[in-house]
Amino acid sequence: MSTLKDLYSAVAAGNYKDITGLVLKAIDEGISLDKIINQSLSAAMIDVGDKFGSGELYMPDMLLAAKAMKTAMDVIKPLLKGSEHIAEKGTVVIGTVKGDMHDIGKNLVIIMAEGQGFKVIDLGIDVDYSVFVDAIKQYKPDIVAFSGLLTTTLANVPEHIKAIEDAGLRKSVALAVGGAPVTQHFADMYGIEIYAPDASSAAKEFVKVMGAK
Ligand code: B1M
Repeated sequence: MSTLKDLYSAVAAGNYKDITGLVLKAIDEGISLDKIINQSLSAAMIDVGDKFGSGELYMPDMLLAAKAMKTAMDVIKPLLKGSEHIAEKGTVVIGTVKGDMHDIGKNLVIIMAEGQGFKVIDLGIDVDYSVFVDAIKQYKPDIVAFSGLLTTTLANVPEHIKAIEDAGLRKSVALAVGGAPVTQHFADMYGIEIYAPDASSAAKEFVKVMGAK
């Protein structure tokens, strides 16, 4: 589909001004939101990351691509939210781990989880250990999810877990983790109940965990 290709190119080039029109065109052509997100938007972000990694693109290019992605998601988000009549399935507290500023993937997980009927408390980026602990006390969530994109700051995940354990709150929540460098093995190493490679499987795993409660 050429609109999917155009969208991919626009995100990869950080051409955020054309994005809204292209997303609306794709929707008009009957292309599923899933295809728009996975085949165009996310795929383009991965391409930008690879080119940044190899020195072909620079930080401003990544920022522009991120802005284009956000512009697209602003159009898509209300359409993904699903029916307001869905019964609330549970509460999720989510944040990007301490030291990490990436939030596009986390925001997609939020959209998908809300679409499945979860109430989601977004703690934002670079979230301190104590902020997760305070949010668990305040919102009494069923699930606490960590998003991590940097290999370096993934080392903070066990510290997050330790803070939750030290506050005596570990048994009250199921933990979840995801992000490009995260694996099932990583989750298993720290006794994290849920690992999800992408946003839609994260929402599905949240539903599964609630079913098992
Ligand atoms: Co950064 N960055 N970045 N970056 N960035 C990466 C991650 C990188 C892989 C690029 C590269 O070098 N190839 C690399 C990390 C290398 C590593 O550690 N493995 C990197 C680097 C090095 C950096 C800086 C250190 C660069 C620098 O300053 N020298 C710096 C770090 C700043 C910091 O965080 N302290 C930095 C900064 C930035 C920007 C600010 C410019 C921007 C972020 C903007 C923003 O988020 N608002 C940015 C971007 C855009 C990227 C890339 C290009 C794209 C990330 C993205 O949004 N992907 C990225 C390259 C890449 O990932 N290949 C890169 C699209 C998004 C939909 O996918 O986030 O993976 P993702 O989320 C997926 C899944 O992972 C999963 O679901 C999502 C959707 O399906 N998922 C979860 C995510 N969270 C989940 C939580 C769950 C479950 C699933 O809970 C259960």
